Amino acid sequence: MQRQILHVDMDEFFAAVEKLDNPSLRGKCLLVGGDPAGRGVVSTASYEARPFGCHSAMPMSTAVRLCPQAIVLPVRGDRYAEVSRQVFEVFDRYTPLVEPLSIDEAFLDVSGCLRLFGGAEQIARAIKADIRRQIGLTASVGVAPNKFLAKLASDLRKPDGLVVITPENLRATLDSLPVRKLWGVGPTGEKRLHAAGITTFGQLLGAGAAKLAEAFGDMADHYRGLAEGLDDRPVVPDSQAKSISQECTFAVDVGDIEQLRSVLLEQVEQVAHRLRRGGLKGRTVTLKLRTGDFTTVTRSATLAEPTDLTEELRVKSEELLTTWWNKHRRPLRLLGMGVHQLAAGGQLPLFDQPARQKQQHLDQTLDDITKRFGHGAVRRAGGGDR
Ligand code: TTP
Ligand code: MG
Repeated sequence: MQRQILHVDMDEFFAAVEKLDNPSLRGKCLLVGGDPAGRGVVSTASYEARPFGCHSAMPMSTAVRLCPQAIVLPVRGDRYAEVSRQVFEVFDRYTPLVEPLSIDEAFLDVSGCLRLFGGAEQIARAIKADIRRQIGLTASVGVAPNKFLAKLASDLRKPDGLVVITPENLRATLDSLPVRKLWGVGPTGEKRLHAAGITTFGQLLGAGAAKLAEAFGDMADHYRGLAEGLDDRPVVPDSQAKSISQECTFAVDVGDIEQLRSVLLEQVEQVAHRLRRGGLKGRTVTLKLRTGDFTTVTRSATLAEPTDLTEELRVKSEELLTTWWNKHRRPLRLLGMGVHQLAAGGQLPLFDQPARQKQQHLDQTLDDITKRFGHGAVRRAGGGDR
């Protein structure tokens, strides 16, 4: 089955945040970076400044010479990190398979959630719309069957672009691209290729094996594969740092344990559903508990093996809640539940765990119903063996 990968890259990111926070900067030449008097470099040049030749990583003094009317702004790293978190929160809504590349860029594998959202292009549009509506910024998105093509695609129509590469338009999109856009080809590789008369992807594919070996040596097949649009590297979520969680702040502090259990069950169901949708399993269960005086504590437990089964997560979460409750018995302002230490799912052993198989089957059925009728359409009964 063909994968569906998105590459999302924010437009002129640092400059865009500056414009967001100070609209009078819109439409102006901006250089965000170090001090022009010292040895500062440009982190971002706004799109308005780029036609003057200004770009990232050049000395600020050079950029100011090229574009004297530019407004020079210092880097506000904390603010950019804050906006970056908001952007990544949008990604997390669509898939847990998010691989961050930098502060403003990520790969998303959406192969597992196409039906839920109506297709990869729809997901790309929805993500762009969320980022525009909720954050006020624009992003460029590439959609393709692999990471290399998705990244190429996101770069083709910046800013505010959306490019979908399909098997049908693959050659038409790629053939005329300069070889510099092949992942791994730097200035030296480019020179060597140009010397061999190869300037585009199409020419590279048309070149004979001997010519390619001359330019690339042992890497010839690798680059030919890239020019053909092949790349099977998986999207690797930052799984150690990442978690999937759900929390709820109550309007009135809740001191009824049955009510708390029922909220927790709902959270477990949603978290487990998101795990399964992303083909992930989690090893550590964490509860977050905040009492009326705003004291917040967390309680964690590690499972014998990673799971995506609602029932296994429910049992562990309820144990944690019950243990805490028996000791403190204090009303809660907030209750949250999350799963950490995520790993790609993999197959369950098939024969020796009939009970788990049954749970898996039940989860699948509920997921199908949720897919068709939405969250809350069906709930497993609370209670059970506590
Ligand atoms: P990029 O995505 O490379 O650039 P960009 O978002 O400014 O512009 P584009 O629309 O072309 O994507 O980098 C993201 C941010 O990372 C950028 O706003 C500033 C920072 N950065 C640096 O600090 N130094 C650098 O050399 C580069 C390339 C980026
Ligand atoms: Mg960017």
